[in-house]
Amino acid sequence: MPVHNADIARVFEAIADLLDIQEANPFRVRAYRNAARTVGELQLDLAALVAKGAPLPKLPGIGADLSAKIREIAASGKCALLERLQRELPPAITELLHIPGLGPKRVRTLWHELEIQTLEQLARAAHDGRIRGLTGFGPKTEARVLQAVRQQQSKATRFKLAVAAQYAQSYASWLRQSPCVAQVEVAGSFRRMRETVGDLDILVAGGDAGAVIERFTGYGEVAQVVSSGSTRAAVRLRSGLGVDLRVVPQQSYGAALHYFTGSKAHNIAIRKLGQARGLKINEYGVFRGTQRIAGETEESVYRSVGLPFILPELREDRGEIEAAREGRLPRLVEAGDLRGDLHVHTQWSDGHGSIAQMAQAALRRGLQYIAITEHSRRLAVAHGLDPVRLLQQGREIERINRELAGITVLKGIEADILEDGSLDMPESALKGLEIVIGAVHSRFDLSRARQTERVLAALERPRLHILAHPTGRLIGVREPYDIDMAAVIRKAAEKGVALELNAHPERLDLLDTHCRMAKDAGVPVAVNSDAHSEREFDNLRFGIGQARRGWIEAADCLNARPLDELRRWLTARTSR
Ligand code: DGT
Ligand code: CA
Ligand code: CA
Repeated sequence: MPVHNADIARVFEAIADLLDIQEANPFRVRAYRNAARTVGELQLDLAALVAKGAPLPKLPGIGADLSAKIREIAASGKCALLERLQRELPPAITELLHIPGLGPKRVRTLWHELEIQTLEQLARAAHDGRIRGLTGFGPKTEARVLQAVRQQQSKATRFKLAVAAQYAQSYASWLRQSPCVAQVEVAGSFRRMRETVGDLDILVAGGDAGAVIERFTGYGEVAQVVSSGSTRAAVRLRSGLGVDLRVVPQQSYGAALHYFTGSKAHNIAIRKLGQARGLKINEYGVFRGTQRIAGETEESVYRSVGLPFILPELREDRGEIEAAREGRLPRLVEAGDLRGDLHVHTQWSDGHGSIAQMAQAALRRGLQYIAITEHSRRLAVAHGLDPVRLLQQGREIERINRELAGITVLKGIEADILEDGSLDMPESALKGLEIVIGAVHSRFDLSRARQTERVLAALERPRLHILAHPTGRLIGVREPYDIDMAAVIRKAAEKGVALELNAHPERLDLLDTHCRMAKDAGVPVAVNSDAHSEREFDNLRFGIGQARRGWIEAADCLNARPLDELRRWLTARTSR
C-alpha cells in the first residue's frame, strides 16, 4: 500500500499528541509537531524515495531519529513508537486535545478523574454538569467545552489544498498508468484551487468504463468503496478523504469537465444562459432538442452560450460571467510572472537555510530577488533579531550580493506589530533596510475595534511597506482575528502600503475575496512564500492559486515587478 507524506505526518501528529498527554519533554513534542507539518506539506513523495533506496532529502528539523521513523513508516505503514503509545493511552483521547481550551493537562485530568476518553463522553459529562467540579475547571469552562464539542462534531473535515494535492497527484498517476484510461483530470474544488477541498472529483474520458472503475477501486489507498456503478464510483481513502469518479465518453469530456469542476453556482448560471438560448446543458453535452451541438471541450460549452473560456479559479459566480460577456475577464497572474519573493526567513531567526542557500534556491526557481525578513526581537520563540544582529545581517547580505550573480538579496525585516500599532524595531534600525513588512503575532483576542485600530496605526508608519498575513488565520487551526478588512484595505490604499498573500498552505492569507477588494482599491498584493527552508518556495504555487481566485493579474502583484520598478515603489512609500 502506498504511504503518502500525509500519512507520515498523521503518525507524527498522533505521536506528538500522545506524548503531550503523557507529559513528555515539550521540545520532543514540538519536534514531532514540526516534523508533521514539514512532511505533510512537502511536495516530494518520501515513500517513493525510500522504495527506490534513495537517500531522504535534508529536511528542516528532521535529524537521524526522525529520518529513521520516516523510513520505518514509509516501508511498513506502521510506527513502533506510535503503537507503544497507543497501548499506553486510550486511542480516542487525542480527539479531546483538538477542543479549544483543552490542553494536555486538562485532558489528563478528565481522563484520570472522570475516565473521559471520547468526545461523546466529554459532551455527556459537560451536559450533566460533572466537569465544573474538577480542579482547574469551572462552570464557564464547562459551558465552553460543551459548545466546542458540539461545533467539532458538526464540522465536516476539509483537507488543505496542499495535502489534497498529494493524493490527487498520486491517484491520477495511478489511473494514467492503466492502458484502459485515456484522459484523467481532477476537477471539483481542487481544480478551482480552493484553499480546502471537501472531496476529490476525478474525471476519466474514453476507454472501457468497467475496467476504469476496477482500476479506480483497486487503488491501494482505498479504505472503503462507498459505491460502484457502470460509469461512476466513490471511495473513501484511509486518510478519510472521499474521491468521486466519473467515466464519460470522449465526446462528452468538455461538458463533464465543466460540470464537475463547478462551482455549482457557476454551473447553474451557465445552464440558465443556455436555457435562454433554448439549449440544454448537462454533463453529457450541450443539446438543442436531441441534437448535440457542443461538449467535447470546455471551450465549446462556453462558446455555445456566447462566452469566451473562463478559467476554473474564477468559476464561483462572483461576476466572472458578466466579465466574460463584456470582454473584461482578468488575465490571471501565473507562477512564471513572479520575479521575486518578499518574505523569506533564514537561520538568523527560525529558518533552516543560510542566506546564500535561500538565495540560490530562489534563483533555481527563476526568481530575480528575495527579501530577507526575519522576525523581530519580540518574537523570542523565533529568535527574533535585535537592531545589532540586524545590522550584522545587513553586512552579510551585502557580502552575498557581491558574490552571487543572477539574484539580488534585499535587506528587510518582519517586524511585530505591537498592541499599540507601533513596530517592534526602532526607526534608526529600520532606516538601514530596503523593505519592512509588519505582522501581528500576538493578542489575537483584541476586540474588532481595537484590532482594527492597531493595524490601521501600523499602516500609518512611514517605513512599513507590506502588511503580512493580514488576518492571521491558520486553516483548520485558528480563526482569523476579528478585524475590519475593508477599513484596512482603504488605509493601505491611502498610505501606499501593499498587502501580503502569504502562500504557506496553512495560511493562504489574504483570502480570495480580500484580494479582489485590494485590487479594486489599487492596493498591490505581494504573493510571498514566507519560506523557512529552501523547499518552501514550492508553496508559491498555492499562493498563486489563491491570488488567481482573487482575480489578481500580474500588474496587481507587487513581486511580479522588475527589481528596479519595485525599488522605486519601496522608496516612494518611505518618502511619502
Ligand atoms: P468540495 O468538494 O466541497 O470542496 O466542493 P466541490 O465544488 O468539489 O463540490 P462537489 O465535490 O460536491 O461537486 C463537484 C462538482 O460537481 C461541483 O463543483 C459542481 C458539480 N455539482 C455537484 N452537485 C451539483 C448540482 O446539484 N448541480 C450542478 N449544476 N452541479 C453540481
Ligand atoms: Ca469535490
Ligand atoms: Ca464530490
